[in-house]
Amino acid sequence: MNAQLKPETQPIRINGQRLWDSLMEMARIGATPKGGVCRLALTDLDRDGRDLFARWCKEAGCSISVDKMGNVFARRPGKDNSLAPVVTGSHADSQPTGGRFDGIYGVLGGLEVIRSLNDHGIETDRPIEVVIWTNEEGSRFAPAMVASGVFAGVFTLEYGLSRADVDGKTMGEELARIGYAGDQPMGKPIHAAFELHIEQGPILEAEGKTIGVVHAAQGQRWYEVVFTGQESHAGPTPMPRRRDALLGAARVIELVNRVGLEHAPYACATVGMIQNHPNSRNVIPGRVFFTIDIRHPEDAVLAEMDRKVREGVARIAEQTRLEVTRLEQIFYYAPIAFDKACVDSVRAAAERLGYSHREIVSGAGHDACYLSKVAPTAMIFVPCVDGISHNEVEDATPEWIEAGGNVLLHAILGRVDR
Ligand code: HGY
Ligand code: MN
Ligand code: MN
Repeated sequence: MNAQLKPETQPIRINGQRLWDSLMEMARIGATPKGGVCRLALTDLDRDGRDLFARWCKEAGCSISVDKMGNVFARRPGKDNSLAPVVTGSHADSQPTGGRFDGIYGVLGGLEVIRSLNDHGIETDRPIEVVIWTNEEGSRFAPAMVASGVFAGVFTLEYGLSRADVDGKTMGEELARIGYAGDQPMGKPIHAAFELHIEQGPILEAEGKTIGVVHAAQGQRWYEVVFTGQESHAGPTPMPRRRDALLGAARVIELVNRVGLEHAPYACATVGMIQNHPNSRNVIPGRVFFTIDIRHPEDAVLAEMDRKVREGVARIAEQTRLEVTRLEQIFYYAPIAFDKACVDSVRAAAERLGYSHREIVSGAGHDACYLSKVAPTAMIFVPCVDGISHNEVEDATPEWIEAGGNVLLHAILGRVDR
């Protein structure tokens, strides 16, 4: 301990080992062979993770409530429970080949804040709530961040509950099936919100910085596309007569990548999902479904990328004599600027705790992006190994995990007074 500082001026800290152990225990739910997790939204495994979180929160003295989109709120009472709470949390659902930290780190980091306040016997004026936001990933049910979007009034409840997976199961049906179709109305006052997350990119690790002070998040647009050509025999059908839907999709995949590269260094452009029909080796594909994901920190550039994608899809369809049966933008939000006072709280906490830090823009979407529409919000990043995420090898050091938890604790403490 720093000798010249009296003990009480040393900032309190979380129990890093307890947070790490909780993350590793949670990672056993949906554990995959390569060391990641697969806890797709509203599956039995998602339910099991929610149940474990709720049990731990009750053991820490919290009450649990669930809203109509299945968002789980663990509430630590304050001295005055009529005051709007300070909120933290993230998501518990994962990608199919997800990692042990994406989302759940922000959920269990919030729980560790509660546990640490209990350890230190600290009572706060305001209540504190730790939230699991349903279906942040947008993998099983598109789009992403649906439930925080309904909470923030961006989507209607009817829209949210009607999102369906590839088997036609809706979020409403699956929430009821796993027992998380809550009765709480959507939306409520929040005094301030913080989300703790791994960066999911390479910047912090490359620069040797422990904390990312997230002041903004890039905007994104998601599309669903269906090309229709004509199934026919791969042998007797002469090349000039073909209407090959997969050829068209292949050219759009190249186009999307080019649009991303043309708007370097910040643009991102991805085709991540494709369904080829009938997907038989000796049948010329007659129909292909695929997705497009484009992102940029400036809305005008994102709009320019949108225009180029749409023009390119039309041009390629004409060249390959395909019908554009569907080109639908299913998700869009403009770049987000987080709340200056909350961002300052994060920076001040990192400085007080002596962590190296830098300002950073989030490349990924997060529930905090929608929360920022209804409450002063900011995010805290820590590095991840090689910047890899949405991959079973996703990893972080216990030191980074502890540092992020400490910054979250002090950012929250800076906002819990009346
Ligand atoms: O797509 C995203 O940015 C987030 O992982 N849902
Ligand atoms: Mn995430
Ligand atoms: Mn993710």
